[in-house]
Amino acid sequence: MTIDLRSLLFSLLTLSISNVASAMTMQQQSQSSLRLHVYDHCPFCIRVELALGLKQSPYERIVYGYGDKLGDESKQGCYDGGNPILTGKKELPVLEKIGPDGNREWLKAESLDIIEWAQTEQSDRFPAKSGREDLTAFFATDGRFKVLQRILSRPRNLKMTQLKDWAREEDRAYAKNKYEKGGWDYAAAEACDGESQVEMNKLLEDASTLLGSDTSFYEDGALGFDDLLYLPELRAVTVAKGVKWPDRLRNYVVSAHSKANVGTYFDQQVE
Ligand SMILES: N[C@@H](CCC(=O)N[C@@H](CS)C(=O)NCC(=O)O)C(=O)O
Repeated sequence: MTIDLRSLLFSLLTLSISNVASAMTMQQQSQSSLRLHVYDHCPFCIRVELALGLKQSPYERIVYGYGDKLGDESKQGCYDGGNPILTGKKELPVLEKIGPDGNREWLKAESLDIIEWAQTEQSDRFPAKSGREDLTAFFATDGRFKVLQRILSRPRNLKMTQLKDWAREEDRAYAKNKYEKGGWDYAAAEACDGESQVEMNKLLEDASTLLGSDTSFYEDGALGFDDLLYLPELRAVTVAKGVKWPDRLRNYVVSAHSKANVGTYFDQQVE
C-alpha cells in the first residue's frame, strides 16, 4: 500500500513536469522572435539597439566581422563568413523576424525604418526628433566633433580584436582599405592623436552643455529620438583612453546605454 502510494505520487509528479515542459515548448514554438544583425562599432546599429533595448523588445544579437561580405559579391577584399544571406548587400543593421516555425518571416534593413517599426509595436513613441540646430551643427558629418571622433576611434577600433568586428586580419584590412581609398589617412590620424584628444576634451565640455537634462537631450529627462541619434556618436569616442569626459556627460552616456542594456567602450579603452 505504501509502495503504491509512492509510485502514484511519483507518476503524478512526472506527469505534471512533462505537462509543464510541453506547455513551455508550445509557448516557445508559438512565439516569434527577433534577430538583430550588427557590427558592434557601427552607430547605425547602436541606435537600433538603443531603441529596441529601451522599448524592452528582446532580440538575439548577431555580430559580424567587418570584412564579411554578407553575400555581396560586389565587395572587394572580403570573405565568406558562412552565414545565411541577409539582404545580399553588405550593410548592417538588419533586423530579422523569425516566425513560430523557426523560419525567416521578414528582413528590415534601414536603421530608421527599424526604429519606426519598433515604435509602432509599442503603445508609446520616443519623444520626437527636436531638429535643434545646435545639435545638428555639433554632430554634423563635416563638423569638428565628427572629424576628431574618426581620428580618435578609427585607428583604435582596429586594435579591438576582441570584438567580432575586428577579429580577423581581413576585417581590419577591409576597413583600412575602405577609408584610405576615400582619402582618409591612418598614419596622419595617429600622428595628431595627442592634440586631437585635447580638442576633443573641449568639445565634450560643449556637448555636456547641450544636454537638456542630466539624463537626456530633452529637458524632461526622457530619452528620445535625439538621444538615439547622438548617443552612438558619443559612444564611438569612449574607446579613446586619455580623453577626459565631464562627469555629467559621462554619466549620461553610461546610464542611457545601461538602460538599454547596450555596452560602451569605457571598460575596454585603447591607449
Ligand atoms: N542607411 C543605413 C546605413 C547603415 C550603414 O552605413 N552601415 C555601415 C556600418 S556603420 C555598413 O554596413 N557599412 C558596410 C561597409 O561599409 O562595408 C542605415 O541607417 O541603416
